[in-house]
Order: sequence, then structure tokens, then C-alpha cells
Amino acid sequence: RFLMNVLEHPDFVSGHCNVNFIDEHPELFKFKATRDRGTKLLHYIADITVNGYTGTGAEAKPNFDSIELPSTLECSLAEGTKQKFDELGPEEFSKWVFAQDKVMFTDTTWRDAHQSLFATRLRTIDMVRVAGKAARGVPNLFSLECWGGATFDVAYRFLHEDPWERLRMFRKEVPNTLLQMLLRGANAVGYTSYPDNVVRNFIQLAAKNGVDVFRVFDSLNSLDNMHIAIDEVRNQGKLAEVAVCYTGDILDGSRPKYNLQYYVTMAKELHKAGANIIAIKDMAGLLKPQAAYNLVSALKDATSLPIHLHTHEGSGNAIYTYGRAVDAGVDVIDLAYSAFANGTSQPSMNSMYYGLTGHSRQPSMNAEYMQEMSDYFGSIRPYYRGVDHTAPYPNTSVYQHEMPGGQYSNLQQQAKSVGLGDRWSEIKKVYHQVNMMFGDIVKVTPSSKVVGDMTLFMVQNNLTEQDIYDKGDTLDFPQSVVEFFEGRLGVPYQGFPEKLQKIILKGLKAISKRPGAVLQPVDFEHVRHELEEKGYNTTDEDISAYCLYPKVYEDWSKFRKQFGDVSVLDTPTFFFGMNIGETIPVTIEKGKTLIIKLLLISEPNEDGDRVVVFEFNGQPRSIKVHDKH
Ligand code: 3PY
Ligand code: ZN
Repeated sequence: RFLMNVLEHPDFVSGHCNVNFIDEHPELFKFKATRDRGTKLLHYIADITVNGYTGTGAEAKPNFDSIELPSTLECSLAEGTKQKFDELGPEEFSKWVFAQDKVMFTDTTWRDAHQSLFATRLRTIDMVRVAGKAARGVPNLFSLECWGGATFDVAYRFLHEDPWERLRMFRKEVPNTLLQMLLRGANAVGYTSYPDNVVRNFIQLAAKNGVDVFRVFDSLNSLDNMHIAIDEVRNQGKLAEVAVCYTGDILDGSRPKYNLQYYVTMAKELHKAGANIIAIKDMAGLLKPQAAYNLVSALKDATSLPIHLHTHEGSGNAIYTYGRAVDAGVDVIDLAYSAFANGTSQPSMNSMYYGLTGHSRQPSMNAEYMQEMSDYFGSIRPYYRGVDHTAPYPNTSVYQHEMPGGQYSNLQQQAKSVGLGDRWSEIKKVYHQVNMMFGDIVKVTPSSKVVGDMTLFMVQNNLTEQDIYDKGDTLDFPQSVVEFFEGRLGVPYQGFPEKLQKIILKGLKAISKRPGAVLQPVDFEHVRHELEEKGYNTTDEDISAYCLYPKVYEDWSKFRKQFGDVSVLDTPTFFFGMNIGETIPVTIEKGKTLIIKLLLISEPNEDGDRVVVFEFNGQPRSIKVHDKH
């Protein structure tokens, strides 16, 4: 180690050292407690075994059934939309999609399905294991939605993974199908507005690492907040799929704010702004079947772009909604394998395929293989039971509360964590009330989070709507709510409710420009230097992640130093640790597998520390862990 310290010392490297070099540099004798990859993993396993996974607590690892792997297809990889797109480029590809008679499917199993069902916790290892099989067995999809939305920060924050690495693995495994991500316009993959150059840089890197289709939306349907993203996606030669977020009910004449004309006007504006495809983003599952028919028909009349419809099953009507949309000529629809479908997720791809039997627009798919894929996802879903709590049956209350599918499971968890778990029905009602107080806004990340924060604030403090108006000047509103009324996410359609805005801002001035226009550009080289000094990675992707989520990125970097790359652990071990006497193989890289056996766990000493003894590649290894119970 001493020799390494000398060899790595900057003065030694640059030749600035004399005979007193060693005497003048006492730090050469400081040896960093470097641990090898295996030892770091043992520390993680020991900690999880003793203390449990954060948020779900210690539980003996259950006896899960073995994984049902889809069969290995010997057939060569069929060409798909990726080759078509690379050959035609965005404009011509968009025309090609428009000209298809058959409806195309986007598979959301890898992003929105698990974001909506179990708080985005699906680990890379469980996806990448079968991504290549999906590419072979289900090759004629429009796209795989596998990145963006909440997956970016959750990967770092809760799964201790590198989301960029996940994307690269997908690209390698799936060379024939377009890879799609969800991008929150000026909010990128975050919950706030970012400087324009941060958004552009992020898009450049996402494109470089493998994203083909960027579904761009804004949480207030503000085109102002999407221009930069659309422009950069187009600069990269990628597909700009731009979304109108659907809220309210075009069939309800008593609530005319978001009527059919509103969506038609917006779709035309998106076309003018450079969209290659128009997405209807029904993030809560509010689009009723007849409304879908009317809306898709109207948008098909209004623009010459393909229409890609996204919805959530929640109410139980979504597959019927898709059926009507297909009748109206929708070009692409979003679905997930059955085992990850329904509830707050997308409708089942398997069911939809069969549901279109006899319909002239039924796509040609390998239904048996889709079933095998679903069986696989069904076999790994129990691993996530610690976070997988949404009801599997339809709930039409979504038509009242209008909470996005991706928010539902998260807000419920959040409510539980602040002791409001038993007031969930009330929370859903107050959520609707808050939406109306805010002027009936589009609710999707991050605007939905603002409504959620205000809701929890009111329920927790037992505040009625009237209380807010009567004693608002004495209340300390959540930061996200104050920033929202300052205009930091932009301005909602038809503006803010002035009376409430005044109460919440307490004299603070709202910004009058697009949020991105008032944020200083970031100096990426400066950030690189900062990360270097802190001893973190300094790739462009790391810098981008740090610009979006400084604290999350730093915590992840520290975690990595301490525990290494835990993404290589199988999911039961990741969440539950090991049982005494159990042996697991851990492949840390191709051809390098560690064999780990848990031998015993001591009683805690008076400081609360336990010793966890493993057999590691045949050698005994003891790890000290503080028991936090
Ligand atoms: C996200 O922004 O993560 C969403 O899924 C919105 O629907
Ligand atoms: Zn969604």
C-alpha cells in the first residue's frame, strides 16, 4: 500500500520530489481502508441480514419458487423498429408508423409497470436476464419503455444501481427494438426545473447510451417547458414523441376546462413545435372508452402524425379504452406483460393481443412466447413483496381523485411513513379537493407531487379548505407548494388561482418567465473538478446525475465505496440477506463467481455489534455489523 501511495502521489507522478519526499509527506503512511469487491458485498449482505432492507425491515429470506425462464430461442434476432428507424430517420420513420395498418405495441413492463405497481423497484438483474429473450421472442414491438421517469433516481436512491449502466445493458441485449424513455421536459428526470444546458446535456447522454424514443411531456402541459427538450432530441437525430397529458373528462360538459378542443389545439401546437409522434399521456387512467374514440379520431383529423396512446388500468376500463382507440385508428398503445399489468399499471399485452382476435388491426405476435415472458415476470414478482401493495382489482375512485398510476403506490407509502396509513380514503378525497383549490391542474410528476404534498400537509394538520383561506398567513406551507405558486414549474393552463397564490406566497414575487430561462447554466468542467476532489467518478454521465440529483448522487457514491456494486446480487439476497446455512453464487463479472455461505451470526455485544461469519470461496470471513434494532 505504501508503495502504491508513493507511486500515485501527484508530486511523484509529476517528478516534483526530492530526497526528503517521504519525510515531508506523512500522508504516504495513511492507508485507505480499501476493501475488495467480495468483502464489500459481504458487508452489505451482513447488514441486510441483521438490519433488513430500508423501509421493509429484517425478515428471514422466504423460500421463493424458482424462476421460470422463457425458453431460449435458437432463431436469429429478427430486425425490428430499431433497424427501420436507423434506416429511415425520424421524419420518414414517423410516416412509416403512420402508414401501418396494424396497431403496434409498446412494452412498458420495464419502466412504467413496476413504477406504478411497486414504486419503481424492479432491479436491473431481473430485467437484463430476459431482455435479450424478449428481443428474440417478441421482436415486432414499436418500443420497449425501459428508462426515465422515476427509474433514474430510484435506481441510485433505493437500488444502489447505476441507471446509465442499466441503459447500456438494455441496448446491448435489445439491438432490434426501439428503446424508449420518459422525459419530463424541463424537469428532465427530476422533480424541479433545471437549467437548459443540464436538460440538453442529459438528453445527449441518454441518446448516446441507447435511448431512441424520447416521450417528452410537461407536468402542466406547457409547451414553453418542452421546447428545449424537443429541440435537443431532434438535434440528436432521435424520435421526439411529445405528449399531451390527459386530465378531466372530455365527456363531462360540466367541467369544460379540458375539453376536446383543448387537446386538439395542443396537438397542433406540438406538431408545429417539432414532434415526430403525438402521445396521449393518460397517466391516471381517466380516458373512458368513448372519450378515447372521440379524442383519437379528433387528433387523427387534426394532425398527420402517428398517435401513441398511454393509459393505466386503474378503473378496469383501460383495455376497453384501447379497443375503442384501435377502432379510431390509434397507431401505438402501451401495454405490459400480464404479470405486471392491471391495478395501477398498464393493461395486459397478452390479453390485448387476444382481445383483438378477428380485428383487422391485430398485430402479428408470438402469443406463446409472450406468455412465457409473463410467466417469468410472475415468478420474480414475489421478490418485491416488501413494496408491492397496490390492490390487484379495479378501483373506479380514480375518476374522482385523478391520481397518476405512478404516484398512487408512492403516496400511499409516504402516507404510511408519516402515520397516515389509516386515512387513505380521506387522503384521496383531499387530493381531489386540493386539485380544485389549485384551479384544476394537470397532475403528473412533478405537479402531482405538489398536490400530494399539500394533501398530506392538510390531512396531517387536520386543515380544511376554509382553514387555508382563513389562517393561511400563519401556516408554513410545504416548500414544493410555495415553489409551485412562485411559478417554478411554469404556469398552469388559465393561470394560478390568485387568492390562494397570494396566501401561499406571503409577499414573495412569482417569476414571470419560463423557469429554465431564469436558471444559470451549469459549468460542467467545474462540476467535474468538484467530483474529482471528492473522490467520485467523473464520467459525463456521473456529472449529469450529480447536476440533477446532487445529494442522491453523493449518497450513492459513498454507498458504492462502502458496499461495492450490489446490483450483482440476486434480488432475494438484495432485499432479505441470507439464511444461516445458505450458500449463494455471486457473479461479479463474466467468468468470476464468488461462492458465499452464511455460517453464523453472534449475539450482540454490549455495544450492539454482532459478528457475521461467512465462508467465502472456502475461507472463513467475519464481518462486524451494528444491530440497529
Ligand atoms: C413519471 O413522470 O415518472 C411518470 O410516470 C408520469 O406519469
Ligand atoms: Zn404512466
